[in-house]
Amino acid sequence: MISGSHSAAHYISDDDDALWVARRAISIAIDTTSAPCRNKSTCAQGPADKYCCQAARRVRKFSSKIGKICFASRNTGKHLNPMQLYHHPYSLDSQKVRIALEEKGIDYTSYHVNPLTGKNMNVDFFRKNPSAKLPVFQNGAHVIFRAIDIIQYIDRLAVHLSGEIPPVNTEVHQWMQKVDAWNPKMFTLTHTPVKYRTFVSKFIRRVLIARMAEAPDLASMYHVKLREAYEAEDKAKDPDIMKQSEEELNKLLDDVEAQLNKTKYLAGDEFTPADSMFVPILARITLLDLDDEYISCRPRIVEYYTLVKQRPSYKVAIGKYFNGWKKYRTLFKTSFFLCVRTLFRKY
Ligand SMILES: N[C@@H](CCC(=O)N[C@@H](CS)C(=O)NCC(=O)O)C(=O)O
Repeated sequence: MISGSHSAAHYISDDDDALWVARRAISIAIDTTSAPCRNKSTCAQGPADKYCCQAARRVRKFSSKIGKICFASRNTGKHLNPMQLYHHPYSLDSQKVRIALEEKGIDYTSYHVNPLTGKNMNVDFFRKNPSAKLPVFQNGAHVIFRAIDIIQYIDRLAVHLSGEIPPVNTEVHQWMQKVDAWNPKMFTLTHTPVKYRTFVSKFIRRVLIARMAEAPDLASMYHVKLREAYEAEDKAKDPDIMKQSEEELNKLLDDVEAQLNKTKYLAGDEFTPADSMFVPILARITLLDLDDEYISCRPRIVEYYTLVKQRPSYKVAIGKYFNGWKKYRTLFKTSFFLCVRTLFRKY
């Protein structure tokens, strides 16, 4: 939730959220204190007394329950927050949303779902989202799947909470659409060494087959993912696909370079959701060791990249996992998991 306006966020959420229950309990407790006592025989104060002993007991009971809920929430952070993000540091689209959430100071419960180890195929997550794609954002009963839609929702939420209506910025919207149009999947696959790509792809296919057996009612959906995995592998071998994704990226970067000659950030002199969408693309280029080819030759982007890397949102969503040696720690953790699982045939 927005820092300093903790309660405001809860009005946007749904009736089933625990905060609402806690507030309801408080309001019932307050109502009860002002109700006259019905227990005439045992109340020492008599029926006319407004704050009778029985009502006071009820308030104490409610307060202790609310206290326990709040305590649990402070300890685990998972009880009261109606906003949840299912994401992973490896997922470029998740990074976009994480930056946007950090920029707006919105608090949420974070669930890591590693797509490289097939966690996105786990039955519980798959039932929630049969495309198995990340990120998924949930606010109460409201579930949103695409990064661009989540970011626009977060933006509306922040506006609602701040109470200020900013002018409509079509530039931001246009840049968001433009950045969203570039699909990083084939670029990443075609720039990943074949032996790693094949290893991960084989592992994911085995996970899919194992999950199919675990949840036969979802078998047709898992089949779609299996077909997708085979198709992606075939496409990654096609040089035309590689060329096309590179051309599209170069075109996007040229447009960004031209824009940054005029403004500090993508849609003006302020960091906007358009930047939240774009920055992870630069981080992906760095992760694939392709800075020389795509970034260094564009001086405005180099400056911009240096600037955005200083932002706390970048550090939280990307830097923490991929800056310098941290990249090796992050990659090692996943490789270790994959090797052990493969060794013991645990999918
Ligand atoms: N259009 C979706 C794309 C999401 C997407 O492709 N996510 C990737 C990670 S960046 C993913 O979850 N891939 C796993 C899979 O497809 O099984 C969005 O904008 O969120």
